[in-house]
Amino acid sequence: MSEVLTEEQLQLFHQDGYLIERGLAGDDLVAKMNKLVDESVSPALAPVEYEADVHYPGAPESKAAPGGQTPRRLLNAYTRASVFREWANSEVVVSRLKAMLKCSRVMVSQNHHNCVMTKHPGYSSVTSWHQDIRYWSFDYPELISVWLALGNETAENGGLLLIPGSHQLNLERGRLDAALFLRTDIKDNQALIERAVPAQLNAGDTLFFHCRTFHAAGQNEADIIKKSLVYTYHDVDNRSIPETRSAVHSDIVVGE
Ligand SMILES: O=C(O)CCC(=O)C(=O)O
Repeated sequence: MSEVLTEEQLQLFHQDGYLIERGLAGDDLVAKMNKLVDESVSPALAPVEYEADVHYPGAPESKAAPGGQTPRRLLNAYTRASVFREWANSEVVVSRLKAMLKCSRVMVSQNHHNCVMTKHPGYSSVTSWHQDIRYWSFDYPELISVWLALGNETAENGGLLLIPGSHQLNLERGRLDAALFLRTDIKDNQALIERAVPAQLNAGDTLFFHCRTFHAAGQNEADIIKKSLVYTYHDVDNRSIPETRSAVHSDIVVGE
């Protein structure tokens, strides 16, 4: 029995493939992060991934096009600032991950997520339905991403939509397109997508989601930047496969 999550919360996580914890990060920590992020977007402090780099629907064609310099992700969050490391290592996060992953030691990946997602009004793009594990390589597909909202997140400003229980699906290859997004021309996929729910978050709320949970997000139709700090974690015994994208930088044990 976990001390940090109720049995009901754990069951919900395993059933839905995600769990939202309200107000897990304190106001002071969130304020410090917001200040840092606001100072890092214009000019965008490297390393940065731009909207133009993702080539998703709605993204500027190139860095030279209008909006081409819009940052999509401030990369390397873990090494970017101590306040981001503090959160990655915090007891509130790590203890929950240990309970969800049923393990005693947890590592954070420096290769996946490890960023502040910024979604700007005007020049944001659509992220289609996908499972994060699709491009990741580990011994087994048990990783959890921790998404900390630094402001309000709704479907309107490009917040995440998730399909409850989709982490348990084993879809045939034909249900996915060339880039491993869910094909929207298939009736069964349309029915699946209709089950999606928005992750409505306020600043300090934290979404834990499984690497096999299908999720998507739209453009930011609001008028302020949406900001979220995102890390991915795994059990120390679940190793990245050498010479893959998942193993470029060392994973780091957290909370010790
Ligand atoms: O914020 C978004 O558009 C979605 C990001 C996402 O799903 C991802 O990076 O895996």
